[in-house]
Amino acid sequence: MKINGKEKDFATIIKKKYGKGIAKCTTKELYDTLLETVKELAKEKESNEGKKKLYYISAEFLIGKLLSNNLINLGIYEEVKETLKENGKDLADLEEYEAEPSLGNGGLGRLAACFIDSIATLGLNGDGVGLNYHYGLFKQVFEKNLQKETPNPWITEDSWLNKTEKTYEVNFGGFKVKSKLYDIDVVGYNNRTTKLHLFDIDTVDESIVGETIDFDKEQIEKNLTLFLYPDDSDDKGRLLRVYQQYFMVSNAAALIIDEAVEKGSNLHDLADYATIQINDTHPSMVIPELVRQLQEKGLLMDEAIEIVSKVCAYTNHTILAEALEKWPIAFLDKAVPQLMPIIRELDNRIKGKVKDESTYIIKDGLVHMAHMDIHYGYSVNGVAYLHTEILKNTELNNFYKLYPEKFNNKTNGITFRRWLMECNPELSALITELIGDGWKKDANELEKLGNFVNDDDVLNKVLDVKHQKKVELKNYLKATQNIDINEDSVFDIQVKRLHEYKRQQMNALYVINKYFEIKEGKLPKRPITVFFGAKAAPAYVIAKDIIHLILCLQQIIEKDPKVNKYLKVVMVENYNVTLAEKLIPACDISEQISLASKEASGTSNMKFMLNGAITLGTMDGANVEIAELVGDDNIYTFGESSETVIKRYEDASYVSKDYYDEDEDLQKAVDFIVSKELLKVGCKENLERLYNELLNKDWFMTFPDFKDFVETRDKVYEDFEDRKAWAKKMLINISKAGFFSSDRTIAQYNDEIWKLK
Ligand code: GPQ
Repeated sequence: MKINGKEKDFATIIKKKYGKGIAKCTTKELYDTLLETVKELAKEKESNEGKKKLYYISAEFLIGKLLSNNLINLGIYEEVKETLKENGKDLADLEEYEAEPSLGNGGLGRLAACFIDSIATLGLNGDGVGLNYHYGLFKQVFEKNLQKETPNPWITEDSWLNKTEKTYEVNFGGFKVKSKLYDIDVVGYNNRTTKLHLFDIDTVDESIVGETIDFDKEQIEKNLTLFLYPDDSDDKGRLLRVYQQYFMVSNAAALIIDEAVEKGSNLHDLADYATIQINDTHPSMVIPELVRQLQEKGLLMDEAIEIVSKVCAYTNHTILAEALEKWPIAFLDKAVPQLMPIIRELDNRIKGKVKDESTYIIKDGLVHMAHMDIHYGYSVNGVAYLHTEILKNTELNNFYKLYPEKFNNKTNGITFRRWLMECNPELSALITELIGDGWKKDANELEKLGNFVNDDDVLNKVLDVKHQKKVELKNYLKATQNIDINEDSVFDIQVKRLHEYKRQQMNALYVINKYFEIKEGKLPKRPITVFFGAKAAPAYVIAKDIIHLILCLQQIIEKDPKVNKYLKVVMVENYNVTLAEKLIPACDISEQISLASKEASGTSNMKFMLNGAITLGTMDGANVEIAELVGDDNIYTFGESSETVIKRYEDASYVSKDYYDEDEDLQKAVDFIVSKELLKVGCKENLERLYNELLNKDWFMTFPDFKDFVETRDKVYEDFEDRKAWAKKMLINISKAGFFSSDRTIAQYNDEIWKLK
């Protein structure tokens, strides 16, 4: 590798630093040195310094561990791995040593991370802007079959953060804080870099957090950037979110103005220098804040609003009403009183010209953040074809009628560097052996794999790679979580945030049904391992009950000698990016079973497909596009359509009990939740609550889809036994995954929204 233009090898660097060889170094010494080296190498790479710049503002950037990813993007992964190996060291140990920053929750945060990788790779002039949470989300531990949340510190002395000199004063109602900016260099797969800007304050006090994630929510100077999304079940937690969001956007606005002025902007022309992508509603306050700061710089309200409307674009990631943020005026008055007059002005202008009251920004004492985004942003996009159609025709139809030209779709994508090259070097090597390595720069080239679907030799190699990844996962879970798995079983995996609409509970009902079948002597042809990985929001009671149910099932089945040879449930602890990188390559069946219309896109569905798993899913989110690409023979779909579901909600006609009464298998499975067997290992309160929720409400309609789910899933297991036909399905899925590269998504954002050079 070259540093400062000089050829240097890792061994020489180590020798100079520690006076000894690689073989004699500790993991920490090796890791620290590689971290420094990569940081230096990143600094040497150019970034795009074009006139107009994109600011991707997001409350989450779920970047995952960075060492291996950076080595790959710098093109020195193999070199470093080999050097370590020659000295009896394993890069995997360094990977394990690195702490994972949990600056995100799930799909939305991981998407932001994939996007900055692609922005760097495409050489676009764009940065990420977010917050430097000291403990990120939380670390999940299981105790007595329940989720417990503990802090997850990740910032070590030598981290990827680079301290900068940038600082801004941020005013809150009654007090102010001074921000401090940390940057992470994001290395593209193309000799380009970009930056992730993470704002923080010096006064944050980690010592106010104990063993659990409870802390004094009122001491804003001490707690502002401690956690991502602190518990929002009470007003104090919700108010803290407002403080966090304002802190993020106030800094972002100041940074944007600073950088534009530095490049010669007179601010009247700010739109030529900056464009902002508002990632869901968490950064929406950037609209009034930018207006405010422009006014401070001498611009008049009219012009400031006009400029901001040319700068801001909004991405919607959900149709779940409860996730579309609405802040009480009283909160904003307390935390950020300087913004309320501007928000009122923005709202009054709409009230002056728009008749449809449902689109107003302020209603019933609440500020509707998405409404502000749509009225004052120049673009509104959904994240998958179906999602955008639902926004246009149903959820945001009133807005679509006002501004049809603003609405557009940008189907999500994932970076193939992390989600194939890094997590599955074996499959990457096989692909390169077959079609060359052009696919690494142009994912569409994966289509060429289609030429091999009738090549037995290739199909066997595809199966071999899968088997190897299953063995690796087995070994990893044994070493890290002491879980035993049979690598010859079928690996059926559902990993994602825990939410009722994603329907982990329906998956659990399937497991119960299978448990009964096995007990009754109806044995599966091959053992089944059902993996779950999910964190539940600390205040989301039913979600935690579902985790409890799954953990109880895991225990009961494990202990049942009649069943455990054929069925195993594995709920991995603390599911995160690192675990995703191990689970996804090993997966046979990808569970994407959200209630149709509810999953905006999903992105794990894409990662699984790329790694040769077959999707079992509803026609929801990006599953619809996967189905279209791979064709009916290469995906298993089931369940009611989004139209049926939307209608059911509209006429409020769904009664879960009706389905329960009709279907004996369903009855048995649901009743098992409160059976003697379960109550022996679980908590009555949790299990009864979940049982009642399903029986009396089942808001996400698991019962109507249950039968179809069971039948389709059983068919999947049956088809799995024809190994050759299955391998063909795998290869077709991989070959069609090119569309889901985030390079494609980002190129579309740029062509149709940002228009950067
Ligand atoms: N998503 Cl609103 C999140 O992960 N967190 C959120 O707060 C919201 C959405 C997800 C969404 O559920 C998935 O369907 C998407 O694939 C993902 O955002 C990225 O768009």
